[in-house]
This record gives sequence, C-alpha cells and structure tokens, in this order.
Amino acid sequence: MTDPKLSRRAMLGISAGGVAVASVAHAVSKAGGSKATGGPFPKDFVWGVATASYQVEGAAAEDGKGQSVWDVFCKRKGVIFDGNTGDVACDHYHRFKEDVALMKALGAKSYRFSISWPRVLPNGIGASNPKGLDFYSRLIDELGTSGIEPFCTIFHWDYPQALYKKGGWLNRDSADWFAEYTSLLADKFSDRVKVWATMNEPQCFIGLALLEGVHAPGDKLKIPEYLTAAHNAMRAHAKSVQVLRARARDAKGTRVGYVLAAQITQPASDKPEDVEAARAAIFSVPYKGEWNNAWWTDPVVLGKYPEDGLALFGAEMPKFKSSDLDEMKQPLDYLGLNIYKADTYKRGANGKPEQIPTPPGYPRSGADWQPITPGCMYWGPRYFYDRYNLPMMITENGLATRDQVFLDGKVHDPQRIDFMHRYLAELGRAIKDGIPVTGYYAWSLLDNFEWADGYKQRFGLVYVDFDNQRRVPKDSFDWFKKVIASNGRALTDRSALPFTKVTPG
Ligand code: GBH
Repeated sequence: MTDPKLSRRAMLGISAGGVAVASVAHAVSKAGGSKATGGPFPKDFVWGVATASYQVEGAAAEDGKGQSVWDVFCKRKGVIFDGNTGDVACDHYHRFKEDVALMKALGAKSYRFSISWPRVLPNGIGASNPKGLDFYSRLIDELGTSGIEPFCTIFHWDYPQALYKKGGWLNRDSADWFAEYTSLLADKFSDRVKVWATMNEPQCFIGLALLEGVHAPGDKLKIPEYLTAAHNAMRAHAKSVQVLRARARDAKGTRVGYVLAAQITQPASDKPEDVEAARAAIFSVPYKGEWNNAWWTDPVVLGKYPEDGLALFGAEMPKFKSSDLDEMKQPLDYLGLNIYKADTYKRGANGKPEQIPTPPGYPRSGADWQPITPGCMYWGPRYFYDRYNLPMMITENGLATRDQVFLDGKVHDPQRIDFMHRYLAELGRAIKDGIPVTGYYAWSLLDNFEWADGYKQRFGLVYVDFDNQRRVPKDSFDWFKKVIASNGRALTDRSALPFTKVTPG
C-alpha cells in the first residue's frame, strides 16, 4: 500500500480503536466512561445545539437595537458573498419559539446562543435597551419551560459600532466596557443562566476582523496593534470572568469558560514520535497570524505568553503593564473548543514536526477549508487536556453541505450524518480514555448567515428556506435525535441507525 493511502486511512480515523493511548497518564475523571450508560458518554453528558446572534436573529434595526460592526460591514460592496447581510437572517428574533420547539423535538439538552451586545446596549456602554433585554429574557424562559439549559455566549463577534468608533479593542478601556456589559447580563439573566462563555473565537474577531480584514470591521492593522487588540480582548475576557464570579446570582452553580477556534493537529500514525510532533505543532506559534492556539490560551489559563511567539514577534510585541498577565489568568470551569478539522503531522527528517498534506481527492465538506478528519475529536481534547488540565466542552462542531429540498419534500444530508458519526465516535473514544469532555454542541441548529460566505454555506440540522423562513428538519436531525435519545449508544448499535462504515473491512 502506498503512503497517500496510509495517510488517508489515518486522517479519516479508520484506525479508530487501534491507536495506542496508554502512553499518556490521565487521571480518569468523572467525565470518563460510564458503564451505566453502556457507552462512552457519561449519563449527564450535554447534547446541545449552537447558534450566534448575528447569524440567526435578524431584526437588525428593530426595537432600539444599536448597530454592530457587522451591520456596517455587510453594506460594503464586495465583502460578503452575493452581497448577503444578516438583516433578516433566520428571523430568530421573531421565531425563537418555533426554534426552541425544534430543539425540544430534537431532544437537545442545551442551547448555546449568544447575545447581541448592541441589542442590549445600543452604544456598547451606558443606557441599556429594555426591549432587547426582554427578547433574551423571553428566550431564556422559553428554554426553561422546554427543559433546555441555556448556555450564553456573551460575545460572538457583533461588536457595537459605537465602541469601535472609540477605538474598539485597541482602546485599553475596552476591557472595562466588556466588564460593564457582562455586569448587565449577570444582573438580568444569572438567575436563569448558569453556563456562560465570555467570548467566541478571539482568533476570528481579532485576527480575521482586524488583521486580515475579511470579517467586520475589516481592518488590516500592523502587527503591534493587532497584538494590542488581542491583549485587550484577553483582558476583557478575564474581567468578564471576575464580574460573573462576583455578581452571578448563584456564584457556586455558575460555570464560566472561554471558547477557542481550536486549531487541531493529529499524528500521522500512533508512533510516539508522530504523537509528539503533532503535539508540538498544536501549541506552536508558527507565523505572525492568528491561526494558533497557545497565543490565545496560555495567557488566560497559564498567565504567560508562549515563548516561541514572543521570540517570533520580537520588537513588534508591545510593552504591556506587567500586572496584566496575572489579571488575565482567571480560574475557568471549562475550556470551550470549536472543532472542525485537523491538520496531520509526523516527525520530519530533521526531527521537527512536518505537516502531511491531504492526499488528492481527499474527502472535504462544502467548505473548502474543511477536510473530513474525525481524529480531531480525539486528539484535540487530548492535547488540550494535557496542556491546560481543564474540563472541556465541544462548543461547536459541524460541516457545511450544499443542501436543497428534494422532490420528495425532504432534505437528505447523508454527508452530515456520516461526518457526525465519525466525529462523535472519535469523541467517544477520547472520553473513554479519560479525557473530561462534558458536552457536545452541534453547529448549527439552523442554516444561517455564515459571515463572509453569506448564505452560501449551510451548517444546519434544520434547513431554512430564506425566501419564506420555512424550517425543514434534515435527515441528520432525525439521526442526531436518535443519538441523543440513546446517549450516544446508537453510534455503535447498528440496529439503531443506518450503518456508517467507520472501521476497515
Ligand atoms: C465558527 O468559526 C464560528 O464560531 C461560527 O460562527 C461559524 O458559523 C462556524 O464556525 C462555521 O464556520 O482554516 O485557515 O482555512 C469557525 C472558524 C475560522 C473556520 C476560519 C474557517 C477558515 C480559515 N473559522 N476558517 S482556514
């Protein structure tokens, strides 16, 4: 057999079960395998679905909402696929009851949603907007009566335009603005919301937005400014954690975390040198851009910037107050990993990690950036646990497919079923090996506004007809429902689900 074939097998994770794992010593945590459920997923495992405010809500200028940087950016020519905007999106603002009913039908245990900062604080700070607050209050109540646990992401990219005009993340006060915003949410919602994420994917709202200029507000800052913005965002995160600890109604029962665009690597083989090569790669800062993990995680969890990154940026690294790093490091209850794919590494001839490209024709989702690499759900949590020693949740996982309503009136998405089956099998394997992952949130409940890709990419378990807002649960919805109902057992019980081939032969 030729090399590409071998790496194809390794990348696709068809070696599932065969990879040696004994070399890493893990205390088998509470979240480890549970006999009682007959599968790897513990009985209190949280199966959920996720969305984000700007991607689903619509009602962009309604009921006193202020503008976000996305409202402004989307009106620029040529920046969004087909000139799409989130003005209406899935109209979740008006249809949230129907959407919560869908979650209930799915059997979802939790809904991860985000709050639009300018909807509740039109100017970012100062006077709050009662109607905006009321929307989230009604949503949270609807979840409550449906038995679905609300999981609130405080910030998922729709930054107030008014604060952007004051310098946004470049302004040192931005951390205090974020703390003020968090205080408002804690006071209004912490009686009912116990699970919080401060922010979603700083790599994107700093890197894509302020360095590459492909997300709102579309700036291309110089490296020192980019690093300042990143630094202030992490300071904001830490202040937000402190505010929640101090002000949440039930501080003890409150769980606060931080969500990363986790950039996962996987080893090309189970050889220890490849396992270590992929580990070195996953925590390296290889270039002056946003796609790495350690720059965004070490400060907030370990209280320091990674050495290789500091060496890389050299004189471009701004001088910050020495107390900042201590303040940035606040105890977290979990780390949220958004996981979509892995890059594959082996130990190269020079002893350094060497990336193995995907073989020609390798399986890919409808998004060009996403090869189908189930091993990311095993290796990602495992490497992150080894370094940061925190419980984790998979706060997003999913894929885009080019869905349509078929002649039979249904939306068939076998690729999503196969993808989720493979990925969840690998997650189960991580949990079985003692990696404490306590929940999994499918991205996404609904097809929605996929940022610069507009409505081109469909990530939902539910198809949305954007002409009339009709929702059509896809085949994957029914499939995931069985997975949830069986607490993941259906993944291995062939009689419960259409057979998906995940083992060789
Ligand atoms: C998440 O971001 C977001 O949280 C969510 O809002 C979004 O809808 C969802 O994923 C689906 O995209 O990997 O270098 O080729 C995902 C992070 C970062 C994934 C940029 C795609 C493309 C650049 N995204 N990445 S690269």
